[in-house]
Amino acid sequence: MKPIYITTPIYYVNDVPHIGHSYTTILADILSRYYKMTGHNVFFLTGTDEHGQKIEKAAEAKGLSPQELVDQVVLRFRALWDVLNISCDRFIRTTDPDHKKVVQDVFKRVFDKGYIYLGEYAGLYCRPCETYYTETQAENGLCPECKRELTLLKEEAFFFRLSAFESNLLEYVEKSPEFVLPLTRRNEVMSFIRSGLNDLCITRSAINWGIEIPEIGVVTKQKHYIYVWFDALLNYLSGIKYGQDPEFFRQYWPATIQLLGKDILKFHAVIWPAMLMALDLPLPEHVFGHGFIYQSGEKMSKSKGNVLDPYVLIESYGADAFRYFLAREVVMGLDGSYSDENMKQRFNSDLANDWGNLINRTLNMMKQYFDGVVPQTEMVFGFDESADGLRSTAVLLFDKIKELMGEFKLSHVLEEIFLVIRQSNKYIEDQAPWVLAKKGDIDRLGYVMIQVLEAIRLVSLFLFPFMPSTVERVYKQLQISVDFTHVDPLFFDWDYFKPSMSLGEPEPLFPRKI
Ligand code: ME8
Repeated sequence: MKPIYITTPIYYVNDVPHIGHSYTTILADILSRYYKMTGHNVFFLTGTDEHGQKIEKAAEAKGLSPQELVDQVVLRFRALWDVLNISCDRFIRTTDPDHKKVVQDVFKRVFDKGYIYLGEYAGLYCRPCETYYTETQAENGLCPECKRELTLLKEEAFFFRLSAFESNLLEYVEKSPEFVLPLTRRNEVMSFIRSGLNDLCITRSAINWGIEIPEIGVVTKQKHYIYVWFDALLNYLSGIKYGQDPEFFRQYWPATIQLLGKDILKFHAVIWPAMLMALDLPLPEHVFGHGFIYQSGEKMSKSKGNVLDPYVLIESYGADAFRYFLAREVVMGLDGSYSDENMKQRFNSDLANDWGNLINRTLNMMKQYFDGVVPQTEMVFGFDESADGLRSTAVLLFDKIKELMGEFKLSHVLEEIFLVIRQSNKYIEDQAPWVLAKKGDIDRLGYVMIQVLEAIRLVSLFLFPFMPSTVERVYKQLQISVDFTHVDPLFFDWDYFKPSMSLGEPEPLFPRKI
């Protein structure tokens, strides 16, 4: 089985993490946990993008050095990922020494191959703010920050020969329908490439907080620092030891799926593949540009004051419910919306009423009727049609999940799992164990309870990537110990519970929200 490599963007540290950053990182974590659980060798990378002028300025305003500032903000990301149970294999920072070395080595290699050249950058410059702005950013020729007059300035800078890759890129995207996902965004990317690609300025001399260009044997008038995007994109290579440990790198590259928001798709579906082509490296299997999360249908922004703080939601609903909501409510690839109403509705109906209640009532009945010990039963498969139905759907669920996960349809995976959860609850209603107990039909009662326990075990296993800590609690209640990072294939079958296995104490998992 080919190893799996999953990445998220590396987030800017000029802001604290919000629900959007959480969304991408949670999706990546779900995929990573799923692939690990099903026996794959997985490397999951996330991290932070720490260079650039914005950081330099923010640090200055706070009276800190840029390094001090990024060291502070990065802790906010790490802390949130801990709370959200993000199980990345490396958290990369662009200030990590090994990353810096890779960026400089790549710069030199691409320069030596003729794809980087020294040219002249012309742009609208604000002297007091020491920043270039594009025509669209500059309103009436004024600085969008300080509103002072901008000057047209020219300076020497290094360029990446993006134009050289235009036809190869277009050809690649055309012949690889799975490269840019979802399909709707693939068309956007193709028409962007068709409209013509300009070479890209990849150094700045007005900043100091960045990676300096390496020794390449060119005399320059000023010091040059590598521009953030050229630096940042290379994290996907340095994160798996490119140029440092070839064997390790070869295991994981090309990446299986690179997840990001639609805002930065062009960087990942045009510039990034061109950089890889310049390095003679294969392109990632999938670059997935997911949609944006809105707050009750509105774009979140600081000025509107409607930016959702993940901590507030986690405080109210718990990290797992938050993970569940994002994966279930937002179809991967489309935009989605957060509202308290929907969150509460999902929590109460799916988590509390359906899944939580299924486990709680089953364990309570097991305690009441069998002292929490799996009974011996004479009934076997084939005796009871409705039990067989439950068993067949639950077992077939894995095949469906494999297919849907392969298409990155996480919300559909959850839908399928919850169908089986509802079917299990219905099975309980139909069989009415309380009537069987009253009638003294202990053999049948035992059989019914075991079927439900098997269904709970399986649906909960499939929910592990989505809600890892709750599933660990469920398994504790079932007294099953399993290594979720590598589950034995036999465990995905039915017939796990054997007579005299004992179960743990039932404990409510999702107390209803009012
Ligand atoms: O762009 N909904 O960093 P960034 C969904 N450093 N996802 C959202 C979102 C929202 N409302 N808001 C943000 C950068 N995101 C660069 C990346 S990669 C080499 C360099 C997520 O901090 C989404 O994944 O602005 C988006 O692409 C990313 O955060 C942007 O993060």
